[in-house]
Amino acid sequence: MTTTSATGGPASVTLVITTGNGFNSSVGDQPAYYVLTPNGLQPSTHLTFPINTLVKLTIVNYDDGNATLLESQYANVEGTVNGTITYVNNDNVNSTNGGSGIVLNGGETVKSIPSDIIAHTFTIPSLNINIPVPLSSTVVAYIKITTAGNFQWMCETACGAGPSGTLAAMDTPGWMTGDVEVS
Ligand SMILES: [Cu+2]
Repeated sequence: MTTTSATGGPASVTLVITTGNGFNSSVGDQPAYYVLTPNGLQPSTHLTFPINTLVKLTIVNYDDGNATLLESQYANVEGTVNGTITYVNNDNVNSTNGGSGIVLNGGETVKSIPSDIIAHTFTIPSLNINIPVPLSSTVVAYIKITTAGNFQWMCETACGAGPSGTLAAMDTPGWMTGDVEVS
């Protein structure tokens, strides 16, 4: 189980993306999604989301490079509450020392991300959910899934290996794809 819920708050799922993961000797390092749980990191092969429940989905992305979108539509946020995500990183968060305390400038709540700063996406095509993930960023989205079943999740950037960038991590459950159980 990958969801937890504080009393009165939304359930939460936290995913972490790193890049220095050994795939095999012929491919080398590949990016991968993990699930952060109270027991530490777990593979993203099989994710679980509670049905008809507001879920706070947080994606912590340590990848500092962009990757080409497989289709331009994946720059757009789909299937989240208000059709938005909020993301924070070193470029859009800073503070100044104001006279009466810290003055925060931080984060952006958006309906799309410029394609040249997208590193990965978290996409569940059959549920019309698409979350573009900017490089070196933390992304927060709220989603509520109302359809039970098993669905495939995947990344829609060419972040894997091979001529098209769709092999290796992109093609292997627990790396840039897996399944989502909604129940
Ligand atoms: Cu990816």
